[in-house]
Amino acid sequence: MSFIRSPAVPIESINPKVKNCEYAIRGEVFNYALRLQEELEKNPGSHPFDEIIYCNLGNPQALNQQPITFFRQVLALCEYPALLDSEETPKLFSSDAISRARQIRAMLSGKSTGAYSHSKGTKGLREMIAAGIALRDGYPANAEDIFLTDGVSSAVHMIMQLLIRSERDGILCPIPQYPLYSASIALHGGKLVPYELNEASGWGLEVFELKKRIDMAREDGKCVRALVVINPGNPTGQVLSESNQQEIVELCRKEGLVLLADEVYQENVYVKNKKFISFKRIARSLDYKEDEVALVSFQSISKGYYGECGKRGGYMELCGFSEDVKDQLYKVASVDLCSNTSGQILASLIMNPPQPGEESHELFLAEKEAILSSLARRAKALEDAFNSMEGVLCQKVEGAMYLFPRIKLPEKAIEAAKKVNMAPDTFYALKLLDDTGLVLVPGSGFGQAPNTWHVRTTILPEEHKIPAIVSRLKAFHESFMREFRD
Ligand code: DCS
Repeated sequence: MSFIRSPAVPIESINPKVKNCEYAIRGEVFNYALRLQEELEKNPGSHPFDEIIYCNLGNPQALNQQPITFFRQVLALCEYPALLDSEETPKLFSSDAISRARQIRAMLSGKSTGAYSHSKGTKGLREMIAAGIALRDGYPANAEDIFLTDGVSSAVHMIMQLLIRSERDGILCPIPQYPLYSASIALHGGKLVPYELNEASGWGLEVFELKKRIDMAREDGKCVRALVVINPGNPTGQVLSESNQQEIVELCRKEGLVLLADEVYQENVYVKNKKFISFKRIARSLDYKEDEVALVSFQSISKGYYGECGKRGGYMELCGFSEDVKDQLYKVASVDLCSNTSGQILASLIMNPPQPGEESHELFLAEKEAILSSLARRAKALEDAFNSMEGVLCQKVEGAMYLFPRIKLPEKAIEAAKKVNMAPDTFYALKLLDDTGLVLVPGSGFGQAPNTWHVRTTILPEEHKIPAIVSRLKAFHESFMREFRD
C-alpha cells in the first residue's frame, strides 16, 4: 500500500501576509526572460535576438556601468589591510584613497571589516555621513539619528515594522509606486492608502489629492500613519518643486503623518530647470520646531552615479523622533546585529566623495560627470523614441532611472490578453520580450489609473546599444499595432 504524504508545510498553512505580497519587477516577465536566456545558451539562434537585455531592474553595474575608482580603492584597502603596508600600494592607489582607508580602518571594531559593528552602523562612518548631510542641506545632522542598513529596502521594512500595528494602520503611497512599499506594507499587515500622481501634469503630486485620500481613509476607519514620497520618482521620473515639497511637509505637520522621503535618486537629476532638495532641508527651512514633523529620509548606495547595488548599503536619517522611539528602533536593529560593513563604508564614501585639492578629485569628477551625462542622453533618446510611436505618450524624464510611457492599446489587443487571462500590459511586455529580447516591467506592477496601460523600462543599457534598442522597440510596436489595430 502506498501513502501520498501531504507536505509538511502545505501552501494553505503559510502566513497569508507572505502570500499577499507581490513584487512584479522580478515577476512573470522576468521569469520568462530567464527561460529564454537558458534556451539561447543551449541553442544559439533559436530566437530572433542574440541577447536578453534586462531593462527591468535599476541595476547599473549589471549593464556594465563601471564603479567609481576612488570608492573601490578605499574599499579594497579596507578589505585587505596588508595592502596599506605594501611599498607597491602608492603606485596603484591614490594618496587620498590610502589616507581615507587608514582613517576608516581605525574606526572599525578591531580595525576589521570582518567584525560586527555597532547595530546602527560604525559610529565614525555615521559621523562622516552626518557631515555629508549637513554640507548638502546647510543644516546640522546628528550621527545618532542615522541607521546604516543593508540597502534602503531593509530600512523601509524596519520603519513599516515600527509603524504598522494592524490592518487599521494606513500608509499613503503614490500610484504608480516602487513595489517595495506595497510589498512591505503587505508583509507587515498594514493597509496601503493610494494617492494618484497626475500623469497629465508630468506625474505631479497634488496636495488636494492627498488630503482627499486621507479623509477617505479616515472615514473608512483607518488610522493614516505615514506618507511615502519618492523624489525623484520611480517609476515616474518627476522631480518635485520646492513649493510642492513645502506644501507636503506642511500637510504632514497638520495631519500628524510621518513623512517617509525616499531620496535614493538624489544624484539622478537630468534637466537644468530642476534640482534635488532634500525634505530635511525643506522641513528645517520652514522654521518648525524639530519635533513638529517626523521625517525619515532614505539614501542608498545602489543608485546615483555609483550604482553599487550588490554591495547592499544605505541609511535612514530620523528627524523629529523621540529618544524612546529611536531606542526601540535601535533594539530592533540589534536583533539583526549589524548591516554589512562594505555597504557601510560605501555609504560613508558616497556622502563624502573626494574634495578639490585631493589627488582623486579630478578623476572622480570626470567619472561622475561621464555617467550622469550619458544617463541624461539615454533618457532623452528613449523618451523621444517612445513619443514617436503610435498611441504612446511618455512624460519627461527629469530624474531617476526609468521611463514609464503610457500605451494606448487597441481593443483587440485587450481582448486577446483577456482570452489568455493576462493583464493587457503584461501581454504587451511578454510579446515585446519574445520579439526583441528586451525585458520591461508591465505598469500593473507599479499601479496605474484604471484602464490605462504602461510599461517601465530603465535607461541603463549601454549608450552604444541605445540606437539598436530604439529600432527594435519601434519595429515591434509597429507590428503589434498592425496585428491588433481595431
Ligand atoms: N527605493 C526606491 C525608490 C528604489 O527604486 C529602490 C531600488 C530602493 C528603494 C531599494 O534600493 P536598495 O535596497 O538597493 O537600497 N530600485 C529598484 C528598481 O526599481 N529597480 O531595481 C531595484
